[in-house]
Amino acid sequence: MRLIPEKPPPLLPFRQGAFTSSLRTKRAATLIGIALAIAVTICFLTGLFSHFQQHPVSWLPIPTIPTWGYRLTQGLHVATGLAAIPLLLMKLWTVYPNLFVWPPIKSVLNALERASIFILVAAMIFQLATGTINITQWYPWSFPFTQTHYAVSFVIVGAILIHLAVKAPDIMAALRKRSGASETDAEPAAQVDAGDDPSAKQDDRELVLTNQSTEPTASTSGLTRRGFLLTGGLAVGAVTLTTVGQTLSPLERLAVLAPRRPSIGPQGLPVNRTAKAAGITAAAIGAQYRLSVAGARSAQFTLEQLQAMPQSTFELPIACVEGWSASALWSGVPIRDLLDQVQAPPDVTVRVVSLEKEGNYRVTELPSQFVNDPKTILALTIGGEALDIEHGYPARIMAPNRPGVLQTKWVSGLEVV
Ligand code: HEM
Ligand SMILES: Nc1nc2c(c(=O)[nH]1)N[C@H]1C(S)=C(S)[C@@H](COP(=O)(O)O)O[C@H]1N2
Ligand SMILES: [Mo]
Repeated sequence: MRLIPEKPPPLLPFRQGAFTSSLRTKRAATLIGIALAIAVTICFLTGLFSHFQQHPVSWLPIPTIPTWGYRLTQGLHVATGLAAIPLLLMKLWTVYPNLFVWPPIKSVLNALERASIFILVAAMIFQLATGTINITQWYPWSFPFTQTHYAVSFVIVGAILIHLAVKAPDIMAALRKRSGASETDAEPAAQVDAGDDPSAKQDDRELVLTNQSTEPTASTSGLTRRGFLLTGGLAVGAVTLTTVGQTLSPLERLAVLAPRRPSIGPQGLPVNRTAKAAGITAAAIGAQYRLSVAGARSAQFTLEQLQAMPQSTFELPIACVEGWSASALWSGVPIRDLLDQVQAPPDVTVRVVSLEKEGNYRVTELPSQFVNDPKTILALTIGGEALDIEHGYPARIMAPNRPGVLQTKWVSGLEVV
């Protein structure tokens, strides 16, 4: 019994020669794929770093140096993620005629391979779309973003590994061929030492498709092969230049597509969660404010008492998980000094509690290496001025090499865990 008709349906995309662009070569698919794989690898590794910051494990302690570490890794995460968008679009354009090959399924193995590509494409589109929507601070979904994004990243990495294994021969052949970009095809492809690999003797511009036009047309889109890759490179450059200024301050003025400008906000710093959104009342941060510190014993401090303690000053960045970052000069009391006041033992983890009524970042934890670092402070000032209420007045955590979400604002309690 024949499940799949022998002849393709008489619809245009299935017809022989339906796709005429000679820009869709295996070599282009390979080169774009390599760029995409590099971007995704950087995303995955920097994403894992962010994950282990927020879900620490004892066998992988995050160092407290360099102070700008998270700024770099998360800036790279979002920059490479955004650069992956034009790369993915180019890759899909190059290979999408394969959707219409006939017969659609040749064997069980072929069906599995096509299914894995379907999963890869769906997961990539989902990841890049939700990631981009998330950094614009629009959260139009009910699933937990971070957990979903984390799980999907493993689906993507797994599907890419399968894809690379299946396509390894094609990739090797496409790479071995001389840069097939020669517009005229004047030089014989076999200039390369073909060795004992017969595939290397084929046309270096082998097309991606079986039902693609095999006419040796010049590019029908008016673009040369080199021009096609160059256009993609320009698109990646444009996306990067118009967004990376959200974390690379010299390029801030170019950051027209970035959701945040790092110097716009009270005291020249952006704000993520506002005091109003966090339900911070004037009373709670007024004369009745106390910081409670609980170790071997407990103590309460008024703001005046905190201000009277020895202050340390450091240049530290706020590096938001959503990709923007900005540096400022913070002063305050080292956390370890506060713990000494309540005879806390050395090497403890500290729970930080905010005046905020509810919210995912009301309570955070400082692992011991951060507690011990003298640069981890209960900050009372920015650039010499008392903190703006939006930046956590009267006191907030500032620690080196930490995600912004863990730089807790409106701190009311420190508890040894
Ligand atoms: C446009 C592309 C992307 C954007 C804008 C983006 C954005 C983000 C953001 C905002 C976070 C922090 C989430 C949070 O802690 O609240 C994050 C974390 C993460 N991202 Fe992405 N991402 C993108 C693409 C990717 C890709 C392609 C991968 C991997 C294949 C990836 C893997 C991860 C991982 C593993 C985390 C850590 C999740 C966790 O903390 O559990 N991301 N990403
Ligand atoms: N209590 C509390 N602190 C918080 C948050 C929060 O939601 N609640 N948001 C964090 C996030 S996500 C970031 S990026 C930084 C931003 O600090 P800023 O608003 O002073 O720039 O504050 C952090 N501190
Ligand atoms: Mo953030």
